[in-house]
Amino acid sequence: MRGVMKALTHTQIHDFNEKGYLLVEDALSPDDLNPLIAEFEEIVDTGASELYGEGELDSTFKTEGFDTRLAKITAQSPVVFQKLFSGAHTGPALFELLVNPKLLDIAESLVGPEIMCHPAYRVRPKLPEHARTLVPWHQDAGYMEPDCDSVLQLTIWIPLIDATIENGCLEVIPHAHREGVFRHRSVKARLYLDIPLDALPEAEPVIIPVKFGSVLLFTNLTPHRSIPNTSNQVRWSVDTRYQDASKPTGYQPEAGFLARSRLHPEDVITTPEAFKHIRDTHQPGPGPQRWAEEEIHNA
Ligand SMILES: O=C(O)CCC(=O)C(=O)O
Repeated sequence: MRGVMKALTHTQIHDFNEKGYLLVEDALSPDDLNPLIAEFEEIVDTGASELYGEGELDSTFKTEGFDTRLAKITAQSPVVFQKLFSGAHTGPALFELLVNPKLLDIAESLVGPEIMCHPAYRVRPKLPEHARTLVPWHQDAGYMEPDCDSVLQLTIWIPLIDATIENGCLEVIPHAHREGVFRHRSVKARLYLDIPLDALPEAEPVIIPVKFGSVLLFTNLTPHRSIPNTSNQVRWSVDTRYQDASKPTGYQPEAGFLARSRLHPEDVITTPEAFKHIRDTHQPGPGPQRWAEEEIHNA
């Protein structure tokens, strides 16, 4: 049996525990990420051809690159964006990234050897000046049931192009992950929960550009947001969450799966087909109703 895998150094683990986030540079190689980019490019290409055929687009925008094409398409039709955004996509290359041993080794350093891939992974083609993909201040715990507030749910945030200040990388509040869950607002007609300014911790936020191949780690209690995308690029990223498999995930609408286990190796999901089956056949439970809905005018 192999020994305990520690992909992160003691200093990195200390830093993560102190600040509530950690940038891990060059954690992945182009070979780890390019298959997923190709998978997305194919969906974008097929979608563009179909929409063009149906007269919904005035071009297929074939000459645009991975970092601009979906923005051009979505300006005329939301259909392709909707196929890819959030947890809708269940393709094989996405599965291979979720269970990439380099990511699971990082996760193992922080959550231990029994690793659940949390149900709420997200694909985010963040478009220029686009409210649907502009995520305000929150802690991921705000979206989960309170029974997992004390469980470390590790987010690994993975850009598929360089994430920059211009194209809307993330901003985090350091050291605030030890202060529990802040008040979040749930406002009708708004897409995301947010921590109102008067409930935000005082510490100075830090904006964190992340290069292609690097990843950003943070906890479910780390306040973070994504800043506006003022570029003409699509800031593609995937965020995936890992936790101790014996603890509650606090999230029933979608299905997670066992990604690594020494205690129950027979239950580990090892094929893209099994992953897709789990996602497709899941009977969604109710979403957490943690915050009473507020009416807010002009806020
Ligand atoms: O990628 C983004 O823009 C937002 C990510 C985020 O809020 C998260 O991963 O919890």
